[in-house]
Amino acid sequence: PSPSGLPSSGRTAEQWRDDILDKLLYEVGRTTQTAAPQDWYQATAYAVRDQIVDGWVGSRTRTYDEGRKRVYYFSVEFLIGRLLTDSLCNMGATAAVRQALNTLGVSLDSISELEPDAALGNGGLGRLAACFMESLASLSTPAYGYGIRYEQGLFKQALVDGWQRELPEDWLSLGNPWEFKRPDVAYPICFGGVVEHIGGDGDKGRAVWHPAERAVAIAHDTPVPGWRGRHVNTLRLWSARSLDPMQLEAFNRGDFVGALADRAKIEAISRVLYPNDETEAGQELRLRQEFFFTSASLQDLTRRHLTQYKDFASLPDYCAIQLNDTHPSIAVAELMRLLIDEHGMAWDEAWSITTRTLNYTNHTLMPEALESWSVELLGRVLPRHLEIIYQINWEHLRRIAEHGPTTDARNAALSLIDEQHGRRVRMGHLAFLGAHRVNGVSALHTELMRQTVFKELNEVYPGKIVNKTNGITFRRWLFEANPRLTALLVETIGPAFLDDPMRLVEAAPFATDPVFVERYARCRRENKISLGRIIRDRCGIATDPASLFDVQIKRIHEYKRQLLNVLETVALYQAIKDDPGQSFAPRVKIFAGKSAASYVRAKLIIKLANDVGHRIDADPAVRDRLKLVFLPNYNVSLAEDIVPAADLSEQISTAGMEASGTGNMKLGLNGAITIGTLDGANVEMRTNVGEENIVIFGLTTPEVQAKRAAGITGAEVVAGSPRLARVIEALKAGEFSPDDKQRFAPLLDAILGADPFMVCADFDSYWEAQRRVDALWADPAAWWRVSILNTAHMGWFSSDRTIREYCAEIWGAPTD
Ligand code: 26R
Repeated sequence: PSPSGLPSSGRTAEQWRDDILDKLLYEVGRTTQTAAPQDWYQATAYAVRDQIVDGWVGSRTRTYDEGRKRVYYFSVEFLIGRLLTDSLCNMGATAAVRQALNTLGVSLDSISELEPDAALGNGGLGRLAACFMESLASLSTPAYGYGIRYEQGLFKQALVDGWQRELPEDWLSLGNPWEFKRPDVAYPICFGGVVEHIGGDGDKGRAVWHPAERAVAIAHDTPVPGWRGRHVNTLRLWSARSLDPMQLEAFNRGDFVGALADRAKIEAISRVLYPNDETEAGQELRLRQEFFFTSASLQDLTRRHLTQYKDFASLPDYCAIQLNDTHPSIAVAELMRLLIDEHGMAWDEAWSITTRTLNYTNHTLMPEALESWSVELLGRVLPRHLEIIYQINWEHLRRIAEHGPTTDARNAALSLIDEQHGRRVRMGHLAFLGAHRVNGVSALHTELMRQTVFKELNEVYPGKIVNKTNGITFRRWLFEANPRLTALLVETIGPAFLDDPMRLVEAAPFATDPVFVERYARCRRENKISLGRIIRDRCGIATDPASLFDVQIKRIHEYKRQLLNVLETVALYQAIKDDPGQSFAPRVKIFAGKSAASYVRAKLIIKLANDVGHRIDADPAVRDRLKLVFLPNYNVSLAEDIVPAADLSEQISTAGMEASGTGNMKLGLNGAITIGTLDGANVEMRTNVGEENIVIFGLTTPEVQAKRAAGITGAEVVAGSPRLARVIEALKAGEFSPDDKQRFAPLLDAILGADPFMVCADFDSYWEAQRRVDALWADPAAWWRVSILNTAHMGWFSSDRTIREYCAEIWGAPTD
């Protein structure tokens, strides 16, 4: 093993040095004398890319020659982060490249930092897609990720006086050395117009679509190397271009200005990622984005299949498509259209092929995040698809009627069309009907899918809904993010866990070994010092690595309950001031996360956290015992800095609302102890680490449902909780916002009223759980034992396990 504990590739530092110098001169056009750090980054990336490309070509050839089934992951988001460190790690080249650069007077760490984050996603769903791509490659499963090449990723978050400001994320402004543009891989994407029916077969017959608008989708490929570089897959992202100017002119007969306006409208499709998390945007541009990448991807894969296998009948044998949430669910209608209208297939055969090829993952049950499109908009943008959806619905409801008596209410619940809200197409229902398997992302979430949104559909199609609990790639979230701990583990239990994460359990016996404990604690301490530097640079606050680093990092949302955490911080502040003699663990509460730009209450929670943090920091009696820092612009790279330094992981969503969570797994893997509710994958984490190694509190899902039904207000709860009452009083009195005493009234009104997220109802239980954390912290041997056992028992949460399950039980695709 190399000094980092990771395996090394065959290439020597001398070879890398030559490669990098070659790239610097011939790709970047600079010499060692004129090269800026950015040029060194580019040259290194190109040199690494060359090594990946060899494996890429080999992988494609093998897939073709051996007739291996391909997996297609359709996702409107891929939150991949930086690629240089990831590629080096998987190619086993980190040490050699570091050494090569050193001989040139360049630091690998500082040039790595220059790579912008590819933030082509909002949060959990997008990051899951990135972890899955990495695991698919690591398991040698032939796979393509299909998505959109947004020119602008998720906005950059700035904090101005504690308020979130959104700035554009121009991640491509300095070029992207990882991608290959494929101008020859281009497909027409049509919108609007009218439909002409030809031939017989009634409503199931073939049609010709005369669109009003045409865009062109152009492929951009990024190779995705797996662990040890054995297999390389493709992330194919589409960018939108209008037809070339010559054709455009012919199209528009001299209307030059109009032609340019049309062109701008089309090129807007791949301009920017929608930042809406959990709220349905309902924008026409969003629908165009969804159809754009779905249609391009289906045209691409059907062409690939036809070229190799000559016949569509075998499509389900060689292709498995996964729809990442409903965003690409128009695929159901588009695949039907391609098979029937473009390839002349009969409806019933097309439906059989479609429903054996597509699968659908649901990632949220929140009503406001369940996509639906108005019939009016869908009919205007995609007239042929609306017809096909109507026909699918007709066949669906007819089949149900044939299977015995039914009621109007049941039919209304089963229908693809929601008639309650002005006729809308339920995209979740469409995806469900078009899919071979429908899956949830944790055991609890999957069960709730069966009981709630898909209750009636599940009765008609029992067994169609299956569970696939999420996972994370250990390559990025342990080996790269935490090289210190990785090296210690390799030294202690040997390198086998690098290839088989379940073997991390071999570290469990060391949880009580004083020498190991000391070294494990030292890794954490060093990681905390590194994070402390970042906190100092970005927030101007000094932190002590001896204090407990208490971390809540994720999108800001009411259901995730950052507010509960801030309220507990206020209570702790008050308790310390009341009685300085009490022995609370010294804490640094670390928050990071973005709010959707239009989510007013979430933005107010950010402001509250900042105001509370400043107030505490201004108080010399408390600031050495308690701190609250809000790190701006949370993204994948910042997560890689925070996760290895966390002692405590806050996973405190209202039970029943977090589909899975994946940050919980990243933090647990790096040894943070979880304080959490029985929600999402926390449930499986408890099973894996054992009840005694996780701090669970709060209402369970059935208890939340019962409380909600009982209609108890937050104010009633506060009346019975003196501690919470004092916190509310302080906020009401404007103690944390003397410049605007009413500032936080909207937050208080929400929790004192119906309190839909049970912030008040769970407060006392949360406070008590935090005191259990304090008690554990006070006993270092116990603390480190629990921490180490978290690392040791997190193997099951590898996304390799998740992907193996998808391959075996959903896709019928090979691994290895
Ligand atoms: C419709 C629309 C605007 C929209 C809604 C919601 C767009 C994007 C989202 C994001 C949701 C679906 C999301 O990210 N869900 C998260 O998926 C993770 C991966 O499965 C889970 O771990 C996490 O619990 C869940 O919130």
